[in-house]
Amino acid sequence: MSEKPVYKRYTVTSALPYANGPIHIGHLAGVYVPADIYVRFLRMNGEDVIFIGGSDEHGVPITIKAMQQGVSPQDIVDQYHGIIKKSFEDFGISFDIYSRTSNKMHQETASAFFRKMYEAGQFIEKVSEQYFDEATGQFLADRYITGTCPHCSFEKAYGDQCEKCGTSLNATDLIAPKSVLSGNKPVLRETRHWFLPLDVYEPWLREWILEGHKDDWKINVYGQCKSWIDQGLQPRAVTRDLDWGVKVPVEGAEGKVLYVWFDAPIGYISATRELTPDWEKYWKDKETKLVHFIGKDNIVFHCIIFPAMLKAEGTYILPDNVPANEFLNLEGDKISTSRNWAVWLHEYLEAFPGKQDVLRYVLTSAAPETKDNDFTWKDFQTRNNSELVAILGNFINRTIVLTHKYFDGKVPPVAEYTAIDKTTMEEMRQFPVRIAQSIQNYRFREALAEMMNLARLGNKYLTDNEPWKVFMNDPVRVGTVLNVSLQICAQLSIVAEPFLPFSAAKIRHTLHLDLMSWQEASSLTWLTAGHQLEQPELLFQLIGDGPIEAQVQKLMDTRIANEALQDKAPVKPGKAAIGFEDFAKADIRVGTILEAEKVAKTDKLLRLKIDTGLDQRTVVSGIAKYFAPEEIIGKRVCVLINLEARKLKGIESQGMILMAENPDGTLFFVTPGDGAMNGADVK
Ligand code: B3M
Ligand code: ZN
Repeated sequence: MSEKPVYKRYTVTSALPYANGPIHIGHLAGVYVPADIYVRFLRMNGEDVIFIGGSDEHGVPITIKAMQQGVSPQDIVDQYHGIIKKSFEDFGISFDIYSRTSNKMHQETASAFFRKMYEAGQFIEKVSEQYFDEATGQFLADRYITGTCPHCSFEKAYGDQCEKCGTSLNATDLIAPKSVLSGNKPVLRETRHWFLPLDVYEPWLREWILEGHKDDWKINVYGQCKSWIDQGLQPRAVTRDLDWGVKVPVEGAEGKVLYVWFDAPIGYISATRELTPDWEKYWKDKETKLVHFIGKDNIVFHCIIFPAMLKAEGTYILPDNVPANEFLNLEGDKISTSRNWAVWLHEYLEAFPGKQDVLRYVLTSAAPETKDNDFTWKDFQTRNNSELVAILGNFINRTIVLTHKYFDGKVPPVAEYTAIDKTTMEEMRQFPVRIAQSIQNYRFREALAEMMNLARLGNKYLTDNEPWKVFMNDPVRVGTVLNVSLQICAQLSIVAEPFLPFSAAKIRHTLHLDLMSWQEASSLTWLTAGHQLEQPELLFQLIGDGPIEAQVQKLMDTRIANEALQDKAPVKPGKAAIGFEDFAKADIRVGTILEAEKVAKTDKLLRLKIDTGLDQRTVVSGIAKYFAPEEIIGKRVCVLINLEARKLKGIESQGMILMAENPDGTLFFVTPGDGAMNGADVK
């Protein structure tokens, strides 16, 4: 495997985000901006490339969200697929297709993939014990179960993965497991599932990754794979007892779907089929280079499980590389959707309209390529003001303005190149080559820094040659200086394109140039003498302290709200489902409290006389700590009247008042609306 294949075309995929929430800067920095830079670069090189994206619409995070909001999983994914797709468009992520895994093409593709493996006897079928929630009568797959991670002791690890240490888990590995549905301790029950025997692929994976990709995969990726393989691979269930997902296409599998991590990566293939009838060459031809852009928590799925599936299926190519990034933190803290500790893309655009490139720039400069990295608003401001504005924007602007001032906006001719011109042009020639090398090696930060160095070179060249001083005595020399400077601008409009597509297009517009190929970036005479330029467009603007402080304040407010929330007791988990008949047995009526007094020898109980519309009866209620008798006389309440009478402190209580209880124990009456008569039926 040491010999590197020569590739004819590229299939570039980016992780399919779960359609259960919007996209934040962590997604963009870790996956989508680097993938987009890579793809734009390849396209400029005239390569045959497809860039695949889409929403991951199965899996428990989605059904949990649907349950929390009381809507269907399809409602959830429809809503977020739209939001996510729009964010990607807004930020210039140039997918050839952005698809979704709830569509028909995907159901068919994933189903056929499973069947082919099934028929070839590639799965182990076994009855095993899985956690089951007795209160809700449901098997608990993946995120329906939480518990303590056996590796790092994180207390909120999920049944399929610990988000703290990144380890992929089986639910039965968890210490102190708990059902997300009822909060109860689950029990083990037998169920039949299909397993991918990863242990069988271990020798092959060892050779393919640990020997074959020792030198070209990133250290973080290689390291994770190595530790996985060295720990020994186990068979993994690829089906689940759930009703949302791709149905398991074999007999006797009712009520079972494919595990989301089985179907989601096949989504890359489904999307390609949707994109072009000629899809097979992008997935089955050895001369295609397959590259997966992902975050570090997805490494095992893309480097071990999906390749084992592809290998088992037998007709597909394998990834050439999986340039996974580490995580981006925000102002020193881990980005978290549940704590709302994030910068959401749609909110960013509201605060900074038109500044997509600024964020792309900052996120690439701070990309977590080799280790976790931190995004801060201060850094965002500094990079905008002292790099984009002061270096790139300033250079382009000065050059165009001077050309308009001295030469009516026409490219002046070269009289004679001096030594400084020649060394500058020699340096220029090397930039596209260096930037290309960095991009090809997935070192996008380095590539971006080189792009900015080209603008620095331009600024230095202008400053050293001082055309504004020379013009009086030697306008011909100024012509040469501006010609060279304009060629740098043109070169920038090419090499900035993968990183800053919106700004590069503006520069080209000002220069009246079409987008050129990357190869052309090394030739230095795109702009011929006499070529007419447009007036300069504003590329970047200074960002003052106000908007930055507003963003920081917003995060501080979130932090305070989170702390307040933490101090509060959690809301009680839900109870088991009941049938309507059960509910209908309760006879609840509207009533009015006529009398109230403390029960002797207790500080908890009040004796109430209540008009229920049917009668006046006595109810003993444990609300004395929260309500003084005199303040509740005349209060309208809801009363459960067919509760068996029972004696409390010697008094017979003939019903129960409905109360709402906060997690901290504080009590509130459930009060009927105005107009509800005593005796009205509550149902
Ligand atoms: N939906 C997981 C994630 O967002 C996932 C990626 C699927 S890629 C095939 O972390
Ligand atoms: Zn862990």
